[in-house]
Amino acid sequence: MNLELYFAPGACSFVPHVALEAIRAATGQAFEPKLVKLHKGDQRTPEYLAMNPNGQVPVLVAEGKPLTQIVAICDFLDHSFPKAGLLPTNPWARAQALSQLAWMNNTVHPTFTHVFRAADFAESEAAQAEVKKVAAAKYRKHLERIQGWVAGANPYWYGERITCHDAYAFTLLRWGGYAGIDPQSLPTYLAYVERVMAAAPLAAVLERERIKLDTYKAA
Ligand SMILES: N[C@@H](CCC(=O)N[C@@H](CS)C(=O)NCC(=O)O)C(=O)O
Repeated sequence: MNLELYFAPGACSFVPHVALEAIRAATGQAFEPKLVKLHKGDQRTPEYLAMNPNGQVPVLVAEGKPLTQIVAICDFLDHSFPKAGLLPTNPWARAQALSQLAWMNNTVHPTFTHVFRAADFAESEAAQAEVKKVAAAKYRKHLERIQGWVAGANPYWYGERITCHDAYAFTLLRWGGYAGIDPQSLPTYLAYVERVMAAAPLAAVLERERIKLDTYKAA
């Protein structure tokens, strides 16, 4: 299958990026990573908007056809490459896995957007500071819930294989640094993420995107 992934370093596109590396390791299926420079506005060009009218990464182009939204991309990749084991096969376990992915995508991620881009949600500087403060506190609670989920990870979310869940968990902890959340304050989550970062598919993407878990700066 011809696969291209439009991604931006450190963005949520990290999730399908890792999934594609896991698929490459499990099946040999290759993909072409396509860098999108969000700071330069690549995502707002007419060509890009024709692929994704939301002007966002990720976009997976499969056999020339664009697919957007992380949950849909993970589902499509899992159905197309079952050998990689991205999602559980048991119907109930699979639905639970999709429920967790959906929550990370539709709740945790937008909460972070309120921290990172407070100016999109309030006009005055004081109101923006308030939005940021409230969202950062909520974001921490979300990370605590994820910490509870990964407490039993052995070594990864779904055992020995790296999946979309591991990539999302890493991304959300990394973003926590921008929200003033010290990863050391979530020790179980951090220990899990350190294992995940050492796993080959994730390490390959960290290198390609040139990112680390180094976003937290002590005040
Ligand atoms: N729900 C969307 C979220 C996509 C999203 O928020 N992408 C962000 C990066 S994490 C983006 O591309 N933002 C574009 C911009 O900042 O202009 C998905 O699952 O694909």
